[in-house]
Amino acid sequence: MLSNLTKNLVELERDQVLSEIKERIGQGEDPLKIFEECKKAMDLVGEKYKNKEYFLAELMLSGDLFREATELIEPYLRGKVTEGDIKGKIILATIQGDIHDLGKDIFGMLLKLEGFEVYDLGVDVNPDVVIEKVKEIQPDFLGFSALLTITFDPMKEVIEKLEKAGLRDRLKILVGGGITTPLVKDYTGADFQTVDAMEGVQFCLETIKARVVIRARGGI
Ligand code: B12
Repeated sequence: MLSNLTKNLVELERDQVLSEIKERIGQGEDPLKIFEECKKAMDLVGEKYKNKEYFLAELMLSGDLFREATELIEPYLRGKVTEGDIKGKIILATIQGDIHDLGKDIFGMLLKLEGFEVYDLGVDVNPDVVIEKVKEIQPDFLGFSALLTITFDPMKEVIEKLEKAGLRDRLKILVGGGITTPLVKDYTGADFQTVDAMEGVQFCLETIKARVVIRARGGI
């Protein structure tokens, strides 16, 4: 059954959505649960768009409303994720042709809360810009956010070029975003795929922890 919040967000009832979130947060409800209900609404908006019940205008309005909703939730997510002094560097990008950024921004925000250094290259990013940035920053992770199927080939291209340039060995590459699946991970040559930002954060934390242990044992 759909929650009231999910239904109202699908119906683009801005005032009701924002006031319910404020009220539930005020009552001390788990912000992650509220977030999940908002995310569910975005999937349903997507379905309505696909079925031609909604058009581009509704997609845009839903995107703006979702951002407003997550801005209300964000301050309460602090402390929900584990604090710690283990840090890593990550480059994030939505590749050329794709301008969706809501999911990328949420993943980036959660990473920052964990103490990661996040270099967000934005949306519609040229593959060569990603490669140059990897050369410059030498990050631990590269994360692609993908909402359109046309992104698969440019992401694959970046990963192949990184391999050829000898920049791939220490770099863990993540792909995330609504349309990604394990097959997309295999096709592009990434290391990890998810449609859940928290899972992505967990992957980064575990990778960093494993590296600390390997280093302590005299490895790389
Ligand atoms: C809102 C929206 C828009 C907004 C985007 C606003 C913005 N600032 O991002 C606007 C109006 C701009 C838009 C435009 C278009 N859209 Co649109 N859009 C959506 C919609 C409804 C929601 C996407 C969203 O933000 N979801 C909420 C976020 C939080 O979810 P998420 O991205 O999956 O992120 C979560 C996880 O996946 C994860 N995550 C995300 N990225 C990453 C990265 C990493 C590394 C990790 C670890 C995790 C991670 O973290 C998040 C939290 O858990 C989807 C429907 C859907 N089912 O996704 C369609 C959808 C993606 N859009 C679609 C289409 C077709 C378009 C347009 C082509 C429409 C048009 N005719 O112009 C344009 C494309 C423009 C372009 N060149 O990019 C299609 C894509 C179809 C396809 N297979 O390619 C979809 C699926 C709708 C549909 N069912 O047809 N859209």
